Amino acid sequence: VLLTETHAGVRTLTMNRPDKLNAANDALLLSLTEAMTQADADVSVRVIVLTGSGRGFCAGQDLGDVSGRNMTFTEHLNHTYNPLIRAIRGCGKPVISAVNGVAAGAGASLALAGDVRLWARSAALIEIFSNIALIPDSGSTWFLPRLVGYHRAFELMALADKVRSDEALRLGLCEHVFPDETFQQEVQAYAEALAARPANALKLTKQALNAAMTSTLDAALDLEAELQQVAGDHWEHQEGVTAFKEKRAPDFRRG
Ligand code: LHQ
Repeated sequence: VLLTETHAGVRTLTMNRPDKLNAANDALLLSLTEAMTQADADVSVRVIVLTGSGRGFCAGQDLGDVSGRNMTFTEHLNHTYNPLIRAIRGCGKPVISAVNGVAAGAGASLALAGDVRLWARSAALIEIFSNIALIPDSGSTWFLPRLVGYHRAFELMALADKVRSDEALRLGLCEHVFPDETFQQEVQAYAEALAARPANALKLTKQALNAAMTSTLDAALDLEAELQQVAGDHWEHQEGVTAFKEKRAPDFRRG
């Protein structure tokens, strides 16, 4: 259900149920969470890419896999989706959502959960939950209004409109759109460029931004002052300053 590959410090996790547009079953969700935690702990990994095989990114919950289950909706979310979203947001390394195709339902939440969102031209996002009279979950109610505001989020959720890549770029649901034909190479090149950046500083940046999403300016200033000390005490900072003075590119991959 999940393919794992590592190249040049970039760990790519590929959801692999292409016949169902990578609709998520428990096995996929639990192994994704496990893989995310492992990648976070693995010193050889600097960037994590989450993508899908075939023409879909992730079509959300596998609707063939829910009937007859002996868990409530609440239990199911707390057992599978929520730990995954927490693992992505809590991961100390940048996570790239590489949205190669349609992202629907909880798949849309996964497309929004990454630190960087790269889309293929033919990708699309659908907050499709209301088609089956459910509410957006797996973090969609938190991510989407922060990106597009309450009202557009409500409309996208209520009407389950399909957001195509040009509009996604305009709305701020993704950072870059690449041609389908070269998508994988573009994602790998982007990820490798990110992998060359200072890992400790990026980890602290992610921590500070995550906290700031729900904090006051006063609290953000306090946390910045605290974490800047951690960054400043790290060898990466010395390397950056030395490289600047020596008029050379810093090497943040050593150490
Ligand atoms: C699928 C699915 C799918 C199974 C495509 N399941 N097979 C959390 C907790 C607990 C319960 C419930 O939910 C949640 C969170 C959620 O994620 S709720 C939202 C669940 N997802 C959906 O409702 C999306 C259902 N899929 C669709 O509406 C369409 O497939 C989309 C719009 C995503 C793509 O449409 P098309 O490009 O036209 O592809 P398709 O519909 O032909 O799908 C291709 C195949 O994939 C097809 O199988 P088949 O054997 O006919 O070729 C679909 O049945 C299968 N598939 N999504 N979620």
